[in-house]
Amino acid sequence: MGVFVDVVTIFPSYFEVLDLSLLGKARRDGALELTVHDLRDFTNDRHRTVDETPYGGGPGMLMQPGPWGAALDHVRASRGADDPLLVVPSPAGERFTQRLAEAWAAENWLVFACGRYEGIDTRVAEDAAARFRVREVSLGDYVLNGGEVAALAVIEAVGRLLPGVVGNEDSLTDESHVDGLLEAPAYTKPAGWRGRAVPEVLLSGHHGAIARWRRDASLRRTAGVRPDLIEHLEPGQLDARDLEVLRESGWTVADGRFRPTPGPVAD
Ligand code: JF5
Repeated sequence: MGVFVDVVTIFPSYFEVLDLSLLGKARRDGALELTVHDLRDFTNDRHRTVDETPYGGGPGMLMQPGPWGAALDHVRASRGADDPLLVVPSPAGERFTQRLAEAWAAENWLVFACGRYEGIDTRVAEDAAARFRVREVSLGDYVLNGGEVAALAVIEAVGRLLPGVVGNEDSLTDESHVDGLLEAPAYTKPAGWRGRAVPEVLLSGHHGAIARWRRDASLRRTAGVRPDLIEHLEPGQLDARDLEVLRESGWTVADGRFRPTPGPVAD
């Protein structure tokens, strides 16, 4: 049996894209069982209102707790006594990472609460914590118009890790962020294109040399664009050549951590 995913939103049609491609196949195969709920179905007024002005003043509107409480009660009661994880996308959440995607791919039941406007009345998550494990997550340091696009990203990142969803399981281990580094540049045919040659080593058939070239390129690329990832590497996990490449890229080991080399970079 696969993972259950429930989504609560005022825009159910955002989730129609999950009929497509790999995730669509995962659903047809039963690896991912998705149910989308319209928050407005849990309102009681003629206009199906979900928003109100914030107490204390300030710009914009908030989502009222009433419809959210009813919707989450309904979702919680819709299945047996599993242990659902309630995921609430928010710019104020903890960062969503590949590590969380891997952990959540082992869950039985994920529920997504997609806020709009300036967010959801704070009491909704407090109240839900009695019935769900609640995680507020952010995709990154930018603001979206609602949680739907963030929920789609999380569902895709988790869904592609479910057993049997990605055809070639090996493709899941060699990619960016799986080992804390960015992936090396990649090339396909033709070997020459617009005067640009594919690096010779990749045509050599020497698997050891290719793996080392990719490792070097991965370390250099990560050092160049994501110094925050280098700071999180464990120097003891790296080999002597890794350390040499990082030293050439301006990183020194001090107190068991990578630090930018002080002063001009030595050669
Ligand atoms: C949202 C209130 C949710 O903007 C985001 C977001 C940014 N990174 N990750 C998620 O979510 C939409 C906006 C305002 C609640």
